[in-house]
Amino acid sequence: MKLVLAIVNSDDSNVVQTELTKAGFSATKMATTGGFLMAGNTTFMIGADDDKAAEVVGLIKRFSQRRNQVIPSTNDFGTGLYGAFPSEVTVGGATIFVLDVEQFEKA
Ligand code: 2BA
Repeated sequence: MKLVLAIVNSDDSNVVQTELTKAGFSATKMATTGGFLMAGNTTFMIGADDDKAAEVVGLIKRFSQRRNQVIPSTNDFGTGLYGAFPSEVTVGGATIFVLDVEQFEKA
């Protein structure tokens, strides 16, 4: 069994969740915060059989969009230094980790 951890933009989370459920996968959705932008995002936790993990990853990739996000010049990222102009980073589509599961139980 595999555990897929996927960080997606919160704007995509409903469609990703719907498509995972439609395809018969169980998913847990967590409200998370990106360490760099310090903005909210969504992390999915999906346990899937080994031969189904690629399908999960494919679904998440298909429904997670890449977007540009502007960083305001007032963000100092803890350095104490402020940028003079807003800058832009490309976020997503999704950041995905696939882990081997040692044990899976439902009690
Ligand atoms: P954030 O940490 O808020 O990062 C948002 C976007 O900012 C990133 O998009 C990337 O384009 C940029 N970025 C992040 N760190 C940077 C840095 N040190 N210098 C310059 N630009 C930087 P994504 O790579 O698509 O990541 C989206 C979100 O996925 C991240 O939000 C974070 O929550 C998560 N993430 C990405 N890589 C991760 C990793 N290796 N481990 C854990 N979480 C990760």
